[in-house]
Amino acid sequence: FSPADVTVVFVLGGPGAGKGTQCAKLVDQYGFTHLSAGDLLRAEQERPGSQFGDLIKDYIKNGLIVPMEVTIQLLENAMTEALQKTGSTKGRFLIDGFPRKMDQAVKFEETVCPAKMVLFFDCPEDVMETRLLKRGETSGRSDDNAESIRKRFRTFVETSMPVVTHFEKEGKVVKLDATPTPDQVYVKTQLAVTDKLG
Ligand code: UP5
Ligand code: MG
Repeated sequence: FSPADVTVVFVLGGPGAGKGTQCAKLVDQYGFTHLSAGDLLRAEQERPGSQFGDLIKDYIKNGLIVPMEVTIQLLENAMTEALQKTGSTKGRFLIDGFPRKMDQAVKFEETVCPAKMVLFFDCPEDVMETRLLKRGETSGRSDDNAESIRKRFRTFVETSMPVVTHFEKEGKVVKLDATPTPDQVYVKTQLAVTDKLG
């Protein structure tokens, strides 16, 4: 596909900030295709015959960023597949939980497509921790436990926040308070997206 034909929105925020929850609402209203990098990695980990299964498992449990080649390839494939399904060359994508390291940000924008805007869901760690521990009671996610959550927070602060700062300098970031209820957060999300993309 050609970058000129696709609209990409990066959706960033700490672990448990509510990225996936807000993306689901945006899909219903704006017809985006929602691609969560974490979901794609978890699916690849489960795929029989994947050469990256063990590696992904290890990185996710430790809250570390899987080498970018793997994630970018999964995203690019998913974008191509989604476009093929619609039979159109044009599409709008929410890329959720990516890029979360500077090398990924640079490489994706160079080789796949630059982002039109970045939604950044800002949430204090204590709120995110409560949400993730609660979800961990039923999610079955290997990283929804106190120890993995601590590691994810650390990676977010040290590795992923510099990406947000980078896009802020480019004027692409809309920062949203992620602490109110999902519906309240969505009101602001909606305004931001309509304002930037129409
Ligand atoms: N919830 C949501 N919004 C709420 C609200 N406003 N009020 C109250 N509760 C709210 O929400 C989390 C929980 O909170 C849910 O129970 C929800 O109901 C509730 P969710 O919408 O799932 O939040 P989200 O930000 O999507 O949290 P998630 O856990 O998915 O964030 P992570 O960024 O940690 O997870 P992700 O799947 O993106 O990545 C997992 C791992 O994959 C990473 O740690 C990393 O190891 C790896 N990864 C890479 O290596 N490279 C990548 O590029 C991406 C991921
Ligand atoms: Mg998520």
